[in-house]
Amino acid sequence: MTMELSFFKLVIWLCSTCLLATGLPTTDNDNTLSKRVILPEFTTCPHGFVRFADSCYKAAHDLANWPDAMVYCRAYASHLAYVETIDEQNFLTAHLRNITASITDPEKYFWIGGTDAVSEGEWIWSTVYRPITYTNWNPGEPNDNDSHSSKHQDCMGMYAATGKWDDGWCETLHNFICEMELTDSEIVG
Ligand SMILES: [Ca+2]
Ligand SMILES: [Ca+2]
Repeated sequence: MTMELSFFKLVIWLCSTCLLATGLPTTDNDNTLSKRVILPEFTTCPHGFVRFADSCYKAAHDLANWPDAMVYCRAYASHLAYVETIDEQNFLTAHLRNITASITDPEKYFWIGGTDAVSEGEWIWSTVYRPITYTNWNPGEPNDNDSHSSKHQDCMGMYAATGKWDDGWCETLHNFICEMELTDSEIVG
């Protein structure tokens, strides 16, 4: 039941964030256009986040499944991290090594924002539906391992020890990394 609920929440999340990402207006029951969601803008990293380039990152020590981790990041005006360059990867790898002593997940594994839940084998950065170009998969991954209750592996995680990526079972509990992009004014300034 828990896994079914988690999958349901994942689908709901992907559907809702698709609308937000595309900027499409939504329609109320009375057919009037509702106001678009205005996300808060940050010019400096909030408490608990560390900065690299034009983003802030929070390595959360809570244990959550992938959909719940997405919701958690959303509550902090962020999203599960999109790792789009080798420089960004190197920063996160070094950061996770720095905080090794405080990692609560026995597997030392952090959810990040990639998923192939929508179309098997087609990995995207969730919420923005951006195709993944730079990759840092662990050797042999993604393997879509279905040995666990016949569930496939559709959610992306990162090993803290190496920074390498794996596709994991979305419903399992791990730590996770949230990312927040700073506003343009701060980046230019
Ligand atoms: Ca998969
Ligand atoms: Ca895997």
